[in-house]
Amino acid sequence: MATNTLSILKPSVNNLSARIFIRAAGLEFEELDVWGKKSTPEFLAKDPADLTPLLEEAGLPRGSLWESCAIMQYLCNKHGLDRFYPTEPAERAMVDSAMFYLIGTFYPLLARATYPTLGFAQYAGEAATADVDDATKTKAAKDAEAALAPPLEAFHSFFLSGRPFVGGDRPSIADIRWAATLEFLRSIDYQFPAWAEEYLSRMEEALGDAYTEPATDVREYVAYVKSQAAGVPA
Ligand SMILES: N[C@@H](CCC(=O)N[C@@H](CS)C(=O)NCC(=O)O)C(=O)O
Repeated sequence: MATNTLSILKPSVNNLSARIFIRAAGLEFEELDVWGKKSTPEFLAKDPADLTPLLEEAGLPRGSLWESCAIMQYLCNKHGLDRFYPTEPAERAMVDSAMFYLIGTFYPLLARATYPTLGFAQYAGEAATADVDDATKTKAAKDAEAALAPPLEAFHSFFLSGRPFVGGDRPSIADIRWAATLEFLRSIDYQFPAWAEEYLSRMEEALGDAYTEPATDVREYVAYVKSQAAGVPA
């Protein structure tokens, strides 16, 4: 087994975050594509949440860790990767805040807006899983899409204010988490503000193949979903 083993699902942006990071950081790793292979007793013993990405690494108390941001934080701490996760407390606080804001506020809205199109399951209690008609479900997804603009602008005006990345001159793990997430908005042809398109280009340019190679898996899935919706043979 490699030093770092990531169990992943290729069409996922939660997974994409960890996949970009581990390449950009130059760490030794292997990836296990667990599509159709999760939810087994063996997998659940390592990952009772049954969620990916999952890191297996010998130094961890239980040998395994889920949650994309926690995985990136742990590997930065372990390998002294200050360029992705600054140790200066105020700079680190900005990176942490941007990641918590994404996970706690932006991602749930993005999931409600895009998962119906992407064909992904949603949580119990959502309109998408409730016993309501399709028009109500469509309206809920549209409402969530409309609600994305304020947090997106908050990210822009606060975390990127006057700097190319949350991390300053270089992408931090918060930048990786935000950029990877925004990839899913292509599925609903979301009208990005100009700054967001520029930010995504800047991220890909800064990280090169470390970004493009795993992002291609997500992009191919999004293109497939869109071709199905358009009735075009895949
Ligand atoms: N907040 C978590 C979200 C993890 C998550 O929801 N992972 C999804 C893939 S996008 C998953 O593994 N779902 C279980 C499944 O699809 O069976 C993270 O950032 O890692």
